[in-house]
Amino acid sequence: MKPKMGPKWKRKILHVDMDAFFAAIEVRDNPSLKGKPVIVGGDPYGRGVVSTASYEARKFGVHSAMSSAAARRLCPQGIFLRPSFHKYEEASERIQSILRQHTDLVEPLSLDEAYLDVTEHRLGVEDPVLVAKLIKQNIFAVTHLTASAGVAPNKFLAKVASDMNKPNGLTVVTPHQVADFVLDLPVRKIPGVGPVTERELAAEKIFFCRDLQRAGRDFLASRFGKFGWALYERGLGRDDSSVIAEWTPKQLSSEETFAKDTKDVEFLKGQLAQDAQRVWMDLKTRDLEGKTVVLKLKYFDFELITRSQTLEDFPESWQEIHQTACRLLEHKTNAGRRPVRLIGLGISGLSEIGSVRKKSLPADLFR
Ligand code: TTP
Ligand code: MG
Repeated sequence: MKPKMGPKWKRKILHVDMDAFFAAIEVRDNPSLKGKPVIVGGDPYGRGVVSTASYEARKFGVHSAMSSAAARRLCPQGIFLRPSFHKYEEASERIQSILRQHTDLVEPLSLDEAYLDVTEHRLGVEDPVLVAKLIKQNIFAVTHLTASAGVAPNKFLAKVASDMNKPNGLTVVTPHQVADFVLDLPVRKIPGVGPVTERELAAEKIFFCRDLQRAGRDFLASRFGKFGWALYERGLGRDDSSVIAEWTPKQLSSEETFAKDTKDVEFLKGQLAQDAQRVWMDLKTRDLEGKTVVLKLKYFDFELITRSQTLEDFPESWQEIHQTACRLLEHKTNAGRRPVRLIGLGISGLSEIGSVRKKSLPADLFR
């Protein structure tokens, strides 16, 4: 029998992202929280930052990375919980092993998110949408948690798609749909386009991918350099980067730019705690370790400095990383005296824990 003619998939890429990951695990483990606004993060009466919130809490405007105090003001009835990372790591490991049952080509991005290339499915399943359904079912059966998945011919579109129907979503962009799909896609959805680039693009009247197409490659390259090329490609819905099962980045880091410059050192330390937790989890997810703590600061006048300290031993907790970064902040910067607009923390000099196989970084398209 002739196979049914479907759209031609050169590559079948999935992006899988767990829904309200930390909060969903807390609700799973304490069913009396079901349906309630659950907010996982730091102390709402101190300098804490929100890690994540259940979808019920998000209705009040609560979201990741806002201060827990602000979350409390928005949602006073919210149930505030401190994170228990060991539980999140355990769930993450189970999820990663489910993903690997479908293909070796799994690229984890964080504890709760990964790309898969299922062009060659391990058990020969041809339909990538069926693979995504199976993965969602497997994850739910094993962890009692829901995931959202995106299915597309490349990583960029798969990631955009997985975010479109959260929670418990499954969104497909077939090769035939790509051209239409991207037209109305906001440029903000393109990896590497943060608030600053978004503003720069808006100044050129570029808001959607259709506008990037109209602007053309030459204009974008003249305005944004190498990144302009990538922008043009994404504007057409193209991304030929591969799913890379394992690679060792040079540094893992986390940072944020503030809406208002700040001289408040305690606030900055609170941000660093959040960064240290994120970087720590990222290290765990990728089985990496590193001894060099890097603090990055941008002052109000855009002067950018980095300060680093190499520890004697590999840190054993995020708190150790946090303390080192706080010492650097207090002794090696002008924080508190000069307003700060961005703070970040990284671990560099990374190596794999107990692994001999190493791959180098893929050529980085983004600046
Ligand atoms: P996300 O996948 O960004 O968020 P989420 O899973 O909570 O919600 P959803 O995907 O449904 O929108 O992040 C995964 C986990 O990483 C999140 O549960 C908590 C942690 N995290 C932080 O600690 N701080 C942050 O700023 C972000 C964005 C996530
Ligand atoms: Mg998630």
